[in-house]
Amino acid sequence: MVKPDGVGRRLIGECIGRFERRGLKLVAMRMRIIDETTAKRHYAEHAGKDFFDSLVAFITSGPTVQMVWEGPDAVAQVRKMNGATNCLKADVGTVRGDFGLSTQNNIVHASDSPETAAREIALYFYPEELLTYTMPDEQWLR
Ligand SMILES: Nc1nc2c(ncn2[C@@H]2O[C@H](COP(=O)(O)OP(=O)(O)OP(=O)(O)O)[C@@H](O)[C@H]2O)c(=O)[nH]1
Ligand SMILES: [Mg+2]
Repeated sequence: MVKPDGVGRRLIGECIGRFERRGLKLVAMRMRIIDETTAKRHYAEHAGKDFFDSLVAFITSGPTVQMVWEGPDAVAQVRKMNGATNCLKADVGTVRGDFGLSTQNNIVHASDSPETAAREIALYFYPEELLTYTMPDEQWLR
């Protein structure tokens, strides 16, 4: 997901371009302003932490872009490309390491396991919105 700061800083295309060029396959995409209930469900694992209210306020503060990317080890690939949570600790060459300075306002979100991905996909997409199709270059990306 591109978070409100990523959208506000005009980095949607930059993020999508990086995942696309890496060889991942985009199978679903939509844009929405996340409501408070959905935000609290999304970040339920952080409920009770001192930054929870601030995080919910941030993620609901403007448009976001939800995407589902497929590919070998897609979860690990995307998290590596996003970089460490704190942008100051994120390697240069990652989205957060190249474009961010903050821990909270870190441009992108990515699921941290296939199980989390399934839960988060269900929060934002109807099953029929996930497309099944073949890319012509898939033989080179296995
Ligand atoms: N203000 C504040 N926000 C934080 C802090 N730690 C994490 N966050 C925010 O909460 C989000 C979720 O935290 P984590 O799940 O631990 O980090 P992550 O998995 O790298 O990031 P996500 O892909 O967004 O889940 C982060 O991406 C930040 O936006 C913190 O210490 N302070
Ligand atoms: Mg996380």
